[in-house]
Amino acid sequence: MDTKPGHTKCEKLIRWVEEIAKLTQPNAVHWCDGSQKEYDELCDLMVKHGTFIKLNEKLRPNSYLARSHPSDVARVEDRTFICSESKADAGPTNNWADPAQMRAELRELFKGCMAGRTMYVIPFCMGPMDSPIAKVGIEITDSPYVVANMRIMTRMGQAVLDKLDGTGEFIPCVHSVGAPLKPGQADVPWPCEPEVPRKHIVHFPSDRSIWSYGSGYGGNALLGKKCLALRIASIAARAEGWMAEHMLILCLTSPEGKKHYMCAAFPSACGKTNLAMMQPTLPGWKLTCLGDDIAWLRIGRDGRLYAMNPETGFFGVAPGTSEKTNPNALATAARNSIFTNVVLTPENDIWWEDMGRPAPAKGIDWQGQEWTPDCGRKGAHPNSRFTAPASQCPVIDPDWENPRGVPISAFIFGGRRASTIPLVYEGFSWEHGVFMGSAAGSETTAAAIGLAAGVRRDPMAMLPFCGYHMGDYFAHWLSFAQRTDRSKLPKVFFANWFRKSADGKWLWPGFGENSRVLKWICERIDGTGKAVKTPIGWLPTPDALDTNGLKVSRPELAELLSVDVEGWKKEADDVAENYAKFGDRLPKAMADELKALRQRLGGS
Ligand code: SAT
Ligand code: MN
Repeated sequence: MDTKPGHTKCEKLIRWVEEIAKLTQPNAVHWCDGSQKEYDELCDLMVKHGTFIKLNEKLRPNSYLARSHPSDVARVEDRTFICSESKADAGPTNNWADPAQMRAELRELFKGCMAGRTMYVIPFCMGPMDSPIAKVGIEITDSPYVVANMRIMTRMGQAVLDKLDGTGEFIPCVHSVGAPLKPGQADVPWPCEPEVPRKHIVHFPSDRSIWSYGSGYGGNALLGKKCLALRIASIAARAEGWMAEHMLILCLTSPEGKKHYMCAAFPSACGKTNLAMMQPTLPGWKLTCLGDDIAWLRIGRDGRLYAMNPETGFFGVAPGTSEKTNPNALATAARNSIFTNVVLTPENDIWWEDMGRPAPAKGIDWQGQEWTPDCGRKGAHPNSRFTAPASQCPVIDPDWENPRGVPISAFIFGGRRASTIPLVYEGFSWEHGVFMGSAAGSETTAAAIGLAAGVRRDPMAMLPFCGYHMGDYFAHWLSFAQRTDRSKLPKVFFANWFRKSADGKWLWPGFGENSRVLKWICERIDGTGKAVKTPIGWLPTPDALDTNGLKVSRPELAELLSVDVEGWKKEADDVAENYAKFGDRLPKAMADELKALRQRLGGS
């Protein structure tokens, strides 16, 4: 067995890697240096084994297509666990399992699970290496697909080992596809454990370790992302006085050159990537992107909240991404990218539904079967993805790797809601803003397997990603009004691009036109935006939104900006029902906000 311990002096790391190798019994151990040469060799190896298909070098340089096992296409929330010492600390929104029992269960699952495979050791850093809140992780995996994706999504390789030598601190992440090979057994293109009850995505808050078994899919397997940068980081952030949030980061620059940085939280597959790199339709306004999924925020010396993106790539939903909806994402994924579960065209390029390009006359669908546009099946899986380097985004912000982050002026919460929730409104105070985030609901999407259709409450879009009791999480949010001068905190807004008319048509065009909403938000920050006080918050007055050139009729706009009092009373009831789960860990300020909302709506 090749156990060359990379180039690290960290004894703790070397011993841990040896221990995992002893448990999982791989054929070989490969310490990743993060080099282009290593990446290219791994991709070649995956092409040889059928995991990757090399795309047309002229049309899509240095890019690959992967097709997953049909069972392994999204996150598995009901197989995701928070194993805190006490069940109460995981809270009612997480699956809890006893840590000692879970460790024993994992020990059995991982025993010999890498047989016949290479074990890769991936040193990675979430956040710019010199950021005060950057976190080093080591992911051990038997999936070269994970290694290739992690190289796009994180800062990865030797430089991280050098940083580790200084501190000896790292977050241990163990991943296996859970498909050991018997001697002589042929491999399959996408090995995984197809039996759902054997899949495990497990977090141990006590030692901040992560164990993932049985899935090769993004959020289940790229452990730097949801597992480390959200679930474990949310726990660390609470203990250390910062925030780890499921938020994009963008900068909007006015025609006069004034910059406003904002963070926005929407559930998975609600258009965060589209908003993060949107092309404003408003003349003179410029948008630059700092991140599309995760923001880590801390209070800077001046008392303001500074956000940085811990990742270096985008893992975006492919279907619906088009020249019209998100040209910058298409440009970002034009080369050096990995595509998972999309259509392969006869030219060896990729295609997906609503790409805004004609469908190929025939192609190979995400399941590897011949496909034609009229065959009655979708060619790309609804949760198919592209993995693309952030540095290739045409509108990447010059400060996206600034270790101090950027000062945030606004938080925008949102969800996918056909009714009730207006296009945009603003909270009355920090506490009301936290309430708005805590009450967010969204219609479910394809980003997770097995969710019932309908609206689910998804506080701050963190429901699947908060690593501890959600009531304590609200309290942590509230605490920022004491940690700094509250006038320095971001203003809080709520947006809904997904409102439909009674006859089921979208009321708002979305995409680049969302710049009109962002412009109003900038004006509210600057104190010039016009607004009317309503029971739910400040809404734009009918003339407050810049509607120049907008093809939305006056009555439609009025509907988008109206408060449906009866609908909101039901909304408040549903929020109350959700709040009841949190018991005495629901901060009083949140119960007070709900009560105040009900009173303003004219209820009891
Ligand atoms: O969890 S993933 O990173 O695969 C995608 C998402 O749900 O946001
Ligand atoms: Mn996400």
